[in-house]
Amino acid sequence: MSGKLSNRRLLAATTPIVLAVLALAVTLVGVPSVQAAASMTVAQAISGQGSSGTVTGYVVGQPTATNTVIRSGFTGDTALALADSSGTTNTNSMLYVQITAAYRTQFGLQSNPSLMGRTITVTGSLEAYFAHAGLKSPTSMILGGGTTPPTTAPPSSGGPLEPYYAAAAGKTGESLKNALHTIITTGDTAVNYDAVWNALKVTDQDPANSNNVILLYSGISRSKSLNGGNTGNWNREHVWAQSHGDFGTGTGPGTDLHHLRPEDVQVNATRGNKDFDNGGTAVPSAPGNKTDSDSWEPRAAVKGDVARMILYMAVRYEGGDSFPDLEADHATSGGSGPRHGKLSTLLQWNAQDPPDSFERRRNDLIYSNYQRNRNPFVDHPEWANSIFG
Ligand SMILES: [Ca+2]
Ligand SMILES: [Ca+2]
Ligand SMILES: [Ca+2]
Repeated sequence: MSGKLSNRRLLAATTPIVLAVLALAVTLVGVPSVQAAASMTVAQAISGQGSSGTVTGYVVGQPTATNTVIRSGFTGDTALALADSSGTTNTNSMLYVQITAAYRTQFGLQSNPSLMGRTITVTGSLEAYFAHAGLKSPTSMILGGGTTPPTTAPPSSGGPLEPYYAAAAGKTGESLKNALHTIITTGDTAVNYDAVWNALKVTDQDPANSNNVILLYSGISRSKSLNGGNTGNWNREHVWAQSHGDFGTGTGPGTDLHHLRPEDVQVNATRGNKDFDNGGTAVPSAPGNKTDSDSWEPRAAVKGDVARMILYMAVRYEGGDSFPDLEADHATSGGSGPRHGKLSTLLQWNAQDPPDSFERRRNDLIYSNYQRNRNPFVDHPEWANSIFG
């Protein structure tokens, strides 16, 4: 008797908890399925002319005639061209999108040239425009792609139920690394080296001045328009030095936005291809940074950023594609091997400088607007020690 009673009491006590857990599970499962509205590729929209639908693609220019799309010096806000790759120049692979008055302020290229290379999702009538495969009379235009909302992303903190990281739940060490590799290489896309310029103007925008980007090591806020190769310009710093694996600037690790940052041309050259470690003498043009013959120590505010970028590269590139298997190691000996040091220092830096809103926003934007993949260590810095500690 008493046993039954206590069982019943136990049941009464746990039922609300069970219901709450079920409700949470339904909520978590339900949200992504609602967001997963069918979005077609540009190729599908070209072959599906005569119907209507929702298309996601990269902004590749402004159409001005049937076979002419301009990529700079935009002359109007009334049309843009979409493609399935940000590097597309062949107009046969593009969809010409009519931008009606309601959308011109946000999506016209003359007003918003930085849209080049970004993804947008458009709903409308799939019909010829400029005597070319097109989409007219849009009823919705949003920044970002397909099944993901434009500027939101999976929660940056949270438990193992996070949908994006579901396959990594409960894992540690090598099996966590393998799960994360699969997660961040499934459905990801890459930008080409030219598109990196415009992407960095978005991902590294100065929160206090939308005309500027923040330079990684020097911390300087500099005009977005000063990108280039001359003194006083900023350029595309490969935090994982290109020579460590010799992957160059073909679309792949050399264009992966998760480790590319704007930096002053001369500071970038001074860092060169050095490994990362503590120590050295101060770098006058980049306050807070130090360097010696074989290593570079970034300023305190970006030490963790640097660590998480290197560790991302080690997990993202495992040699299963045409690129080398990149790995972090404990050396600062440089060389062309696909290795980058110094792991023990990087793990310290990851702990000292946790992700802040700038780094999280950057990760969100790369995920939603460019590569459809995330840096897991920005979302879960604790995973660095689980895998590499
Ligand atoms: Ca050193
Ligand atoms: Ca930081
Ligand atoms: Ca690797």
